Amino acid sequence: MSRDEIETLQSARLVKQVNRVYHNVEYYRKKMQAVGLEPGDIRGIEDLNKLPFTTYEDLNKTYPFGLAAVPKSELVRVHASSGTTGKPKIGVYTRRDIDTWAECVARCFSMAGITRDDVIQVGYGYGLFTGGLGAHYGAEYLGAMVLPMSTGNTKKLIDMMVDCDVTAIACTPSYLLHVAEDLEKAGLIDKIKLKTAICGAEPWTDEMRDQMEQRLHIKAYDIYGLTEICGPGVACDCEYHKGLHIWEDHFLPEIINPNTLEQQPGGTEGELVITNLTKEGMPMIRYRTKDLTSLEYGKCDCGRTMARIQRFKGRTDDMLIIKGVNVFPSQVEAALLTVEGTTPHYMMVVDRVDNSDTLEIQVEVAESAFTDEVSSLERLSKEVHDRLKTAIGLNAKVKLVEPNGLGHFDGKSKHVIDKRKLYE
Ligand code: DLL
Repeated sequence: MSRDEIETLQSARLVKQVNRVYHNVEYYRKKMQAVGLEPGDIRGIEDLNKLPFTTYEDLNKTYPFGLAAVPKSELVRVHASSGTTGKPKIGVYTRRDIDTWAECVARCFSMAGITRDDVIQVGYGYGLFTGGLGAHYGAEYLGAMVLPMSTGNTKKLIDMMVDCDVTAIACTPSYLLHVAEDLEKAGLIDKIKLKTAICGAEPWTDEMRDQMEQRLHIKAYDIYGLTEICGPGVACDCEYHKGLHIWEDHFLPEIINPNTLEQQPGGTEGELVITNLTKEGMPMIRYRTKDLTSLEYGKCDCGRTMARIQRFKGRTDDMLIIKGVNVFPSQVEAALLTVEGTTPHYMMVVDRVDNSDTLEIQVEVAESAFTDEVSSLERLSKEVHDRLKTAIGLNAKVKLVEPNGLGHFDGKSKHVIDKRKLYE
C-alpha cells in the first residue's frame, strides 16, 4: 500500500473505533467528554492528537474489564503481564481479535521466511503471558507444525529439536543464547536443522544477533509487542534489519515527547504510542507504551511500506525485563515490606552470566533483626527469597547486608544496577 492508501484506511478505521468506544465504554466516553470531544470531531488520523491518551493508570483504575467494548459474553480470552504494585496489565480478546492477532504474528513469521513447511518450537512461556499462545496461534495460522515447548526444560527442547528436525524457534533472545550454549556443550550443533529464530519480549542488541546467527547458523528476527495492544506480533523486522515493520492497518503508531506530550515527526525519538484500529475486546486509544524509540516512514529496502520502529532506547519508567519477566522495583519493595526484619533499603543487581539473566537482591537487615546467629539470618534470607518468588516469579539470589550497609543517598535512592547494557 502507498502511504496515502495506508492513511485512508487508518482514518476510516480510527473513526469507526472512536465511535465504538465512545458508545460502548463509559470510561472512554467520560474522558472524551472531559475535553469537550464528540466522536464527530474525529474525522481521520489528522485529528488523532485531539484524543486523550490511555495509560497504565487507566487500566489499573478500570481493572479488569472496565475498558471492554463488548459484552462479557463476547470475550474469549484474557492475558496479563505485571503492573507496578497495582493490578496486572491485561488484554482481553473476542474470537475475531484472536484471529487478527494470529494473522499479525503469521505476517511476522512469514516476513522471516517461515512457511507451512517449517517445524517451529515455541519456547515462550504459555499462560497469562502472551508469548506462548501468541506465537503458537500465529504459527498454526501460517500452517507450520508447532511444538509447544513453553519454558523450563531446555534438555527436552534440544532433544526434540534434533528428533523432529525443527527448523524455526520462537523464544526470548537470551534464552536462545542459552540453548546455543547447551547445544554446543552436547556437541549437537551439526545435528540440528534450525534456520530461523523469532526473538522478542525483551531488548536485545546487534551483537546478540551476530552471536546467535554465527553459533547456530541461522537468521534471527526481532519481534515486538505488548499485552495491552495484543501481545507479540505488533511489529517485526525483515531481512534488512532496518527497524521493525509495524502492521499499520491494525496498530496506529505515534511518537510523542513524554514531557510535553506533543506528537513528534518521523525520525524523532520519543515515547511510542499505539492505537488499536481493529481490536474489539478492549481497544487501546493512544496507549502510552513507555517504550522509547522513533519511527521511520520511508519505504524499506524489502519493498514494504509500513512504518518501522527503530532501535529501542529504553523506557520512560523503571521496568526491567529479567529472564523475559517484566519486573518493577516497586514490586520488590512491596514484597520486602512484608518480611519482618528487613528494611526498604535494597539494591537489585541484574547481570547476564553464561547468557542467562541473574538477579541479586541486596537488602539491609533491620537493626532489631541483626544478629551473628547464622541460622536466623539464613531463615530471613530464605523468607525474602520465597516472598520475592511469589511476588515477581523469579528466583533471586538474596544477599543480606548489615544495617546502613548499602549507604544512603541524598534525594531519590538508586535501586537498580543493570550490568547487561541492553539499550545502547
Ligand atoms: O513481551 C509480548 C511479546 C511476547 C513480544 C513475545 C515479543 C515476543 P509484555 O509482557 O506485555 O508483552 O511486555 C511488553 O516488553 O513494552 C517492551 O518494553 C518489551 N518488549 C517486547 N518485545 C520487545 C522487543 C510481551 N522486541 C514490553 N525489543 C514492551 C525490546 C521489547 N523490547
